[in-house]
Amino acid sequence: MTTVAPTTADGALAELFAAQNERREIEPLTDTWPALDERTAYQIQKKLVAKQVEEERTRVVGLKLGLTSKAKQVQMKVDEPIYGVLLGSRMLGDGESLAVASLIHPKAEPEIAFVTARELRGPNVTAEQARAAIASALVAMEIIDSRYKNFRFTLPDVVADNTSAARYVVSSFLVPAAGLDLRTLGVVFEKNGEVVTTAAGAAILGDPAEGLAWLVNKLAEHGESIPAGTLVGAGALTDAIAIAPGDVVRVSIAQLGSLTLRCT
Ligand code: OOG
Ligand code: MG
Repeated sequence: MTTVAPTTADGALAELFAAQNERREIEPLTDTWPALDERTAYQIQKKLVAKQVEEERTRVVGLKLGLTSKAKQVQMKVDEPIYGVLLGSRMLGDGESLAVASLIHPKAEPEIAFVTARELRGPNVTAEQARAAIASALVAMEIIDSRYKNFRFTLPDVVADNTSAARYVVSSFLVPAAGLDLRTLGVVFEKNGEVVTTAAGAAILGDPAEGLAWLVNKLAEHGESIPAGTLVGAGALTDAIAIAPGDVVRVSIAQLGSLTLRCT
C-alpha cells in the first residue's frame, strides 16, 4: 500500500496513530510538510494522546520532558527541550518485563522523576519556585520508540509524535524532596551488568528543578498548568541505548535507589 505523505494536522495524526499501532516507521512529517510549526505540532500531540487514551481505555498520569540534557540534544540533533504526556497504560514497575517486539525500535534512557506537591502555573515560574513545589523524587527509566525511521526528526516532528513516548518505568519508592540536592545525585546506567553511561542530576539543564520550571512556563504558552500530584519525568540524563530481547537494563541514582527492566 502506498501512503500519501501527510501535509495537514489530521493527516499527520492518522499517520502517527497508524504507525504506532502497526509498529512501522514513517518518514519525518517535515520532509513533506516543512511549514509544520511547533504550535501545530503540540496540537497534533494533544489529539494523538486523546486517541491513545480512548484506544487504551486509560488516562493521563503525568508529563515528560525531553531533550533536557546536552547528551540527548547532541544525540538527537535538536537543541531545545520538549514535553509530552505519560499514559497509565504504559507505566511499568521495577523488575517488570518489556516485550521488545511490541515496539518498533525501542531505546532505554535513565531519568529522574518528580511528584508535584501543589499546582504550578506559569509564566515566570523560577527554578526556586519549581523546586519548592516538588514533593518527592524517584528513579525512572523511559523506553522511547520514535515512530520515525532511525529516530530522525526535527523539533515539530518529535513533538507531534508525543516525544517518542512508549513506556515509562517507575520505582515505587518516593523519596521526600526536602533536603535532596537534585543537582549532585549520581546516576549509573547499566546494561547486562556493564556500566554504559553515567551522569549527575545537573545534566538536566543545570538543575532538574530548571526542567520543571521550563515545563510549567512552556505549558503557560498553551494556557495549561501542572496540577498537584502530577508525575513529571525530567528527561534523560544521558544518551539512550538500544535494547534487545534478553537485555537487562538498570538505573541507579544516589539517595533514590535503583530499578531494573527485563527485555524479552
Ligand atoms: C525524543 C524524546 C526525548 C528525553 O528524555 O530526552 C526524551 C527522542 O529522543 O526520541 O524523552
Ligand atoms: Mg525521555
